[in-house]
Amino acid sequence: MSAGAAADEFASDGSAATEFAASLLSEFLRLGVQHVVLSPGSRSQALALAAAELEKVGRVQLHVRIDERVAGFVALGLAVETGLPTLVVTTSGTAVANLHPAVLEAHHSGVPLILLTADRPPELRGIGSNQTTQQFGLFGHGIRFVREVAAPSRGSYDGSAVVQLAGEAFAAAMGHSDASGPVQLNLAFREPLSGPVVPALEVAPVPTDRVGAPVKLPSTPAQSRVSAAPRTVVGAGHAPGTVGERAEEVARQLGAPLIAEVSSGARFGPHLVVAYRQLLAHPDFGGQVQRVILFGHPTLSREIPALIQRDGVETIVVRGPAAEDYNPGHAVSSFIDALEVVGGPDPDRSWVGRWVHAGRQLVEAGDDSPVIDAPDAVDGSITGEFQRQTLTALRAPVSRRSLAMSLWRASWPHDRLVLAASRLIREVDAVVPGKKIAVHANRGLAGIDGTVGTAVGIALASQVDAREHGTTRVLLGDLALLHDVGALHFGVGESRPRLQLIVGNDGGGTIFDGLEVAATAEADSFDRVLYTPHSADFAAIAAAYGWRYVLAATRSELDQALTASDGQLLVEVPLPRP
Ligand SMILES: Cc1ncc(C[n+]2csc(CCOP(=O)(O)OP(=O)(O)O)c2C)c(N)n1
Ligand SMILES: [Mg+2]
Repeated sequence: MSAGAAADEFASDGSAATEFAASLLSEFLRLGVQHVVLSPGSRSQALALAAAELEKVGRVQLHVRIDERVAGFVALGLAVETGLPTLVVTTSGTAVANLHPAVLEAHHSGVPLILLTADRPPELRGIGSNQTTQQFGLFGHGIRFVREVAAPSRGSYDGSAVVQLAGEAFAAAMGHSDASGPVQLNLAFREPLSGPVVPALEVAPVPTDRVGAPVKLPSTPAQSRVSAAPRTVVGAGHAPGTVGERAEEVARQLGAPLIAEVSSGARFGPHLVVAYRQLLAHPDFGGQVQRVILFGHPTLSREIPALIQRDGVETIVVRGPAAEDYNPGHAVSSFIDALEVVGGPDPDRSWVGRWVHAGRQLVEAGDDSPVIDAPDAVDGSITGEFQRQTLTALRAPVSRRSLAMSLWRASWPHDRLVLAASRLIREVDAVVPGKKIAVHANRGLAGIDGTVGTAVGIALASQVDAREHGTTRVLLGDLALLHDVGALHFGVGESRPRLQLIVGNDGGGTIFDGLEVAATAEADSFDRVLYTPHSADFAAIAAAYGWRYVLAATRSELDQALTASDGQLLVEVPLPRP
């Protein structure tokens, strides 16, 4: 359907604003957009009402959030999961500024978002009008593309201009000519801000060949040829889409150990090295490396950047969609857009074998779960001992390590796992073995904001199909949950995905206890300004937002809670501070 046709259907007696809003949204849907997130406001009413009509006729999934900061992160999660731009609609003023945290995360991790920010027309700007500020340029360099769009007026409708505008914004968000990321259309609207939308609105359905066939990048990047060389490791930092799978494949093709962070999408396969931090720091392993081939954006260790900066190490970075190329100490030797492995793997198979074996041994040595030996006889004494060990294990309090392992064991390919920034993601990264499951973390800027909102978006997009039975589980600290508590809110009629928030409650930000300053600062000052203690009642918070609540203090209580497969569940796990 052309934008002109859409306009005819929408606006037989509507205002110019409604005509324009309807055709712009329709054009984005035609290009492949599947989800719109909006927050209420007067100036954006034409866009909001058009979105509501499009939802009614089954053209789009609409999600409404009161808080634009939450809306931005929900949109980010939807885009992470679908790989397609999410539309975000806001009114003017601080509403737009509230998108900034999600925009920056999207910018730094290359996630496509299209912001439709309503504004007053030029004659009402700069004169102290209510709810009016400088919205053009608000996001500075954190945005790929921004357009100031004139207010629609009667008789000025230009269908081809709408098609062009939407096409440019969509292409910029998808990264057709540059990296993918957030874009903004700042849309002026003059009174009347909307007209009546035709009640019996009929929008042409999307041709079936377009359903589920998102617009792909038009060009494949140039491939650089790389062959096996001694003492090579493949590194995989945080990355979207299928980058991680490619990293895993390249490690096998080169016969190289695979150092894969937990949200890299590469945490699987025969070459995966667990406990990689200890090995990278060891002279017999990290000390021997001569070449690093790196995918994605590593953020969870000091050892990877240290390795890249060591003398005698050559590093090849395979570029991703992030705004900045990863280049610690400016020590990267070369940047390539894609890689083709030529020739066979490293003939010295002992190189990869040693890494994989040593990593497994390290993880087993550090396992704090009580050993349960299966009984090898029906002799009463052995059975009794087995039962005693089993009970001891199940009644043991949850440790950070057992929390990480329980969560990992409970997750399967149809599930999604979202990890907040801070201590627990590092714990998961340190101990979990290979398993091909979808893990997301906002590592573009590693903020503790927006974790719940992002997870809600991922859950909504991954559970669109009723046949999908997966659950989205979120592992987060207590401060990360308190930071984004507003994202627990679902308005009446909003889709409520299967979601479990597992909050490791250690009374504040214990990640700071690991800093050197923790040993030198005055304890009370340190606690006041870094640890930031609280006594929030998570059971009451859950009740306030209509979530089910479980306190899981032991491993059996936790394992049981993780098997719940319906609704919204908040699992509080008490953790010790040290
Ligand atoms: C938006 C934002 N503000 C501040 C920080 C700095 N910061 C990093 S971790 C952290 C504390 C997190 O505490 P919690 O979520 O309880 O996790 P814990 O380390 O205790 O497991 C803070 C404030 C950040 N990353 N992002
Ligand atoms: Mg904490």
